[in-house]
Amino acid sequence: MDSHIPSPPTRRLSMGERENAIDRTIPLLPPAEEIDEFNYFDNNDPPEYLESLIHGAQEFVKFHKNDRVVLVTSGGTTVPLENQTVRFIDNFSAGTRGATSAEYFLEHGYAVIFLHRQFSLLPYSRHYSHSTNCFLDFMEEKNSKVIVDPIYQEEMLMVLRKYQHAKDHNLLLLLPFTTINQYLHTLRALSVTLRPLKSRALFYLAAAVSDFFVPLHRIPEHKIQSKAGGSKLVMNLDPVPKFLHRLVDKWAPGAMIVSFKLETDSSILLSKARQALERYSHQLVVGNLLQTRKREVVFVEPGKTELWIRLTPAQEAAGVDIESLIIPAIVERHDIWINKSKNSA
Ligand code: 9Z3
Repeated sequence: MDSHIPSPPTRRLSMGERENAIDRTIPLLPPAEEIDEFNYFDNNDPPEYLESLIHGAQEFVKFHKNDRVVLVTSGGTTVPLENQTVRFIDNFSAGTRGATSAEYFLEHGYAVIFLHRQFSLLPYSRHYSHSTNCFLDFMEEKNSKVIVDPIYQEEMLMVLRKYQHAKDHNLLLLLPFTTINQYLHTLRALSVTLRPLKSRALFYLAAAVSDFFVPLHRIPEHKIQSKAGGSKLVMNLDPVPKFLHRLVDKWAPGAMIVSFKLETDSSILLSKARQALERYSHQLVVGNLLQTRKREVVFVEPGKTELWIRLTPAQEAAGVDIESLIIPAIVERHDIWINKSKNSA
């Protein structure tokens, strides 16, 4: 047997090339105008289920007509490459930020519409799903009955009570999306649904939204085939229009809007967050870095210096959620927003 196996020719991307792989000098995409909105929504069909989903949301808003309602968006949006989708582009987000934040909003008396990537983390069940333990590891058998393992009893009872409270009082509406197109159609329709609540509506946009997509007219119907000769697959993605300005100005005037800005390069986080705030003229951008998002975020607000919110090492070691610090700070700002709106009415 020939023990000499030639190593395959490899060529690693050098750091220099990696730095230049994406041209970061390209200016930000301008905010979407009315024409961009019509172009997008007329040419990319709404999901078939949208009407019934919005009907549910309307009922929820009617039920909470005198309450504060927060729309929490959570998880990553996919970009399908085929209409009958075998392959799609996705991102890292598991929906931890959104699911955890929803729990703290509920604790602060909000009703929550949780617009989330299907099968991503959900409020309350997140404690037992997607973890390194299988949910069965939380159980044991006693006298031929399944019971919760005593070591988890106390914590699970607390989670269960909060979950039951949210259910019993109709405080949590779970609405799923998968693709970027489903997300955008649903977000727009929900914004209109929330309008009657005026300043009592809060948007907390934590979903990791794709920046690029394949428009409907360019998506092939069937699975993309590989061709003989190892030909490359070259993808041609359009930028996703930046609808945040439309949301602030037209879809949900009067509501308080909090967006998230995600970066991986700490040297540009603050300027990008500030740019987003200036471009979209909303109330708060929460900046975070992929690497440190679970222990620090920065609030960027109009006319104020930035405010870092950080877990102390002791809090981190004790497993405190950073959302337990973020949400009260946002609720404080929402109080002010509501009072201001009352005074100017
Ligand atoms: C965030 O920045 C969220 O905090 C994370 C949460 C996605 C980082 P995990 O799900 O992560 O807890 O693992 N969300 C916003 C990301 C985003 O797409 N922002 C857009 C942007 O950065 C603006 S809307 O351009």
